[in-house]
Amino acid sequence: MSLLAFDDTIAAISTPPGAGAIAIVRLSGKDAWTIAASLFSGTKAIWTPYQAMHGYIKDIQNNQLVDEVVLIPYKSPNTYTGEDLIEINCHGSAVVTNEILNLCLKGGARLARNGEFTQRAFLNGRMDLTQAEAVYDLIQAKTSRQSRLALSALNGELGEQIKLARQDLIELLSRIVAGIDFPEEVGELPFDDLNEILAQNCVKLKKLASTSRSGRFLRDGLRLAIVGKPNAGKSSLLNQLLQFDRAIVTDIAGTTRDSLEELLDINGIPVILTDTAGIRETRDTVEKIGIERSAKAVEMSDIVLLVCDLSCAWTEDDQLILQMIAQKPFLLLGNKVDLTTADTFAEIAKHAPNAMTTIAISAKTGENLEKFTDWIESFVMQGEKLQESGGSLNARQGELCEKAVESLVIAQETVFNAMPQDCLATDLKSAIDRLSEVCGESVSEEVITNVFAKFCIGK
Ligand SMILES: Nc1nc2c(ncn2[C@@H]2O[C@H](COP(=O)(O)OP(=O)(O)O)[C@@H](O)[C@H]2O)c(=O)[nH]1
Ligand SMILES: [Mg+2]
Repeated sequence: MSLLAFDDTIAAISTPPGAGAIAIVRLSGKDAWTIAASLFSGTKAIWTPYQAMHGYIKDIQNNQLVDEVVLIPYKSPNTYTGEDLIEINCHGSAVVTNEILNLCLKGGARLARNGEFTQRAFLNGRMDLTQAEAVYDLIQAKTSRQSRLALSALNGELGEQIKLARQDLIELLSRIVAGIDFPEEVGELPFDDLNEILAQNCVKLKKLASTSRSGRFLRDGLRLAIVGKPNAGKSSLLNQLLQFDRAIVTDIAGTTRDSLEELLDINGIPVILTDTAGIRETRDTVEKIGIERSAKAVEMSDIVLLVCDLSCAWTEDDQLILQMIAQKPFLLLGNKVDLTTADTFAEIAKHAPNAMTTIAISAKTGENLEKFTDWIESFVMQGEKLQESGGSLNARQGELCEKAVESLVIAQETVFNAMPQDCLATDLKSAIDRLSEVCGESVSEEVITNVFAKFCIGK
């Protein structure tokens, strides 16, 4: 995948639609400079790469001035795409940007497809596939945590880890193949050496694969469903976390009748929080439907927040809810701690020994909510693992990494059972192939198309 020459030049508006102070129209490809020169009139006769120039975009055919702009010419290969590239900084009006784009198209450029600038950057070897995917993550980031992780992946830290493991395995494979081809001269690697290299890489790749769990939460949001019996303080908890009165709170049991979903930023982690109708035995038709929706919210969630009321005892309703969420990981939040003592909670918590953690909170005063948000943060971030790994793998990368681990586990068995070296070579080859797909050293066109289809036009 390196230095493919594209014979066409692409153009697109790279800034979002709508009015803005400035907007950018970009051109990339071998005719980018010529096309730009045919539209632009500035004071400089000769363009210096990377030097911004003030001037005007003109529609020569109609002898019309289109906009006053700043144009920056970039020279291949040191550009975003690796090709000759032009950025026209114009005024941020949809009319102006469209006119400039149309002039570029009339001048011989083709409208870029989604993500085509980044796709060219990848195909021209300016970045690997994990970096290209990080560009997408960075654009999509909604919290600071997401953007920082995407940036470390964009810097190539994440890809570097994969590449190191791949390189290790390639060296091992070459050594094994040499041993097969020249048994007399090279011979087989000692059992201990083989085992050590395989085990080391297995551990490393497993750790990397496990970051895709965090990756999913950071990209798509962690889904939390707040459940509990009526009046436990679920809606108060939602409001307290949102810092505004989103849900109606009263002391009348059954106030919340429908599930309510809100997006929240918890220490830089996107969280989708659902407040639900209190769960209890009821004959009320509307309340019943609400409770069905609560069950649905539980099903959809990654973690359930089971809120119990510390101002009263553990009841049959609490027990019923515990059964309902049996299949889900959950936190036990003892609410209304302002009305009681910690001992009460210890007694109540005995009923839910499977809780991932138990925290006594007050949804009213906000007491101990920081303990809860800190727990969420460390759960998603898996300690500092993500920082060490230089980002988190996305689902595609995580799956490949897991498959590579599977192949390495088989390779370890092959070694352990003293099977022929040919088998070991096959196992290693399959692990290497999976890793090559992660960074894109060897990857099908279909995968590339899928990766870039998600991008917006102009990136
Ligand atoms: N003292 C105290 N009262 C609370 C707390 N959380 C909720 N409440 C009260 O409990 C009642 C029910 O709260 P609500 O949030 O509507 O409960 P939900 O039915 O579980 O949604 C309201 O009167 C709240 O003011 C708390 O932490 N401390
Ligand atoms: Mg409620």
